Amino acid sequence: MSDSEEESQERQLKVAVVGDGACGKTSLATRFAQEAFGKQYKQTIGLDFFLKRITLPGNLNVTLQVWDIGGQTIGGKMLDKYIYGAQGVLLVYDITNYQSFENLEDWFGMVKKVNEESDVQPVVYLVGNKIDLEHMRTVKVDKHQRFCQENGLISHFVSAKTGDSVFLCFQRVAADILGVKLNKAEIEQSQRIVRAELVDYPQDEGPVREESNQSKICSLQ
Ligand code: G3D
Ligand code: MG
Repeated sequence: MSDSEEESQERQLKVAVVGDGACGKTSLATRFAQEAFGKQYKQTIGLDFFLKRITLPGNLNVTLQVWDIGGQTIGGKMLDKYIYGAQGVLLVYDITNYQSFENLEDWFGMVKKVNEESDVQPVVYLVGNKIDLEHMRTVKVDKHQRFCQENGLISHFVSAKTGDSVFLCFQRVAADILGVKLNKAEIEQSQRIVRAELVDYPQDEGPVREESNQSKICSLQ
């Protein structure tokens, strides 16, 4: 094995995306993977994980393995294999679906169980998805924050549909795993990537990009 191969293996981070069916796990993973790889993103046959290389502050290149649990439910036979060894876990729910939030208790229980014997615990994020549907929100932000506080989770909101904060979410996870601090400029930069991408949509023109999430989604429908 060459040095560079060894190096890239050292810096592969496993991130497992878990949560109820239809909360947007696959959308989130593919949205993230496609943004950097364009058409060349890899979906490994047989195993649902994506690879994506990102650069963290200090020119630190890391490859994220993003594992999408697919259709597996809590108690599913393969589930522990998806979660096992993950340095980062995204507990995803749909902000318009209260049940998907309530069920995170069980999903988080599963994550803890898999890591029971492990010395190193994963960085766990609570990810509220579908913020483009803010007007249909049924899970109050307070509830979200309380769940984070009670369980030592890090809070994040995204829209896999518009791409809002998706790159930032994975970037934060990777930075947390490696103990790298993101500064304000880097955070703003990754938000800019998302906005720039929206320009590709023919309906999305001019000042619309400067408006709220809700306006953005209207222009995409
Ligand atoms: P899953 O992998 O967790 O089962 P999916 O979820 O990624 O398959 O998404 C389930 C449905 O939610 C899909 O709708 C998808 O388009 C939608 N979805 C995912 N993320 C978002 C989001 O951020 N905003 C909105 N508005 N919808 C989202 P369909 O209709 O294709 O089943
Ligand atoms: Mg899926």
